[in-house]
Amino acid sequence: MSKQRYIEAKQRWAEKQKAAGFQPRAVAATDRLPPGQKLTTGFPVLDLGVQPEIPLPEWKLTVDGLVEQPATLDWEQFGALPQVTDVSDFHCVTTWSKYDCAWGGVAFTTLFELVRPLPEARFVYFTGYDGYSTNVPLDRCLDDDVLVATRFGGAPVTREHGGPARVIIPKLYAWKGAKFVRTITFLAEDRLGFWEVRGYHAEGDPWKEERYA
Ligand SMILES: Nc1nc2c(c(=O)[nH]1)N[C@H]1C(S)=C(S)[C@@H](COP(=O)(O)O)O[C@H]1N2
Ligand SMILES: [Mo]
Repeated sequence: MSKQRYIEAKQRWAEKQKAAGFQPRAVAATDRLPPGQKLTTGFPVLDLGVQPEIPLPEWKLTVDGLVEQPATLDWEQFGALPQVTDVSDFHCVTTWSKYDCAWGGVAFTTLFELVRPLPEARFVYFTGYDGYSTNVPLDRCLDDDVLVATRFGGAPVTREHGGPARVIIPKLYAWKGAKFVRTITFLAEDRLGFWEVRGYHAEGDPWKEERYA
């Protein structure tokens, strides 16, 4: 399926669900699996039909927008930041979930402290080297399980899963985590990302089934 047809199909799917009167399900707070999700043991790959190859010497991450001190980090500088690991569950809006993903990398809060966002900053806009983008409320990025991950299961994040570095926000649907991450921009007003302009939710909390806008 070509990239454009895949995007159109996923957009039509959102429109169909909404037209059919999609309603978030109620769920017990003790459940580990969010409502409407199915557990998978594999690790499906979701992308836009492009898996950009970024040689490490050319890789850069820019953190900018409403911040006191914008930063562009190369691979060495990024690797010199404090590194953490976190095991979390992964929930894709297309209804598969994967438990116990062991990620390693730099905590979002470390980047936050590095650039010092201004008080007006309330949203974060991420872009990827493949042209992807996604938006997240800033407060959802400040949990200690939110990482810019370079490692998965003790090995480098593979290119198909978004290496050299990809964002992980375990408490939101996985489309909120940009693979091949290139820029992180702090904003005062929300700016819709790639799927969000195509009918997906601005916040994307799987426990509230925030699939479609
Ligand atoms: N840059 C980029 N990031 C992306 C995507 C993408 O197409 N491009 N797809 C998103 C979606 S819909 C999901 S479910 C996860 C999939 O991550 P995986 O391929 O490692 O399973 O990445 C998210 N981040
Ligand atoms: Mo997804």
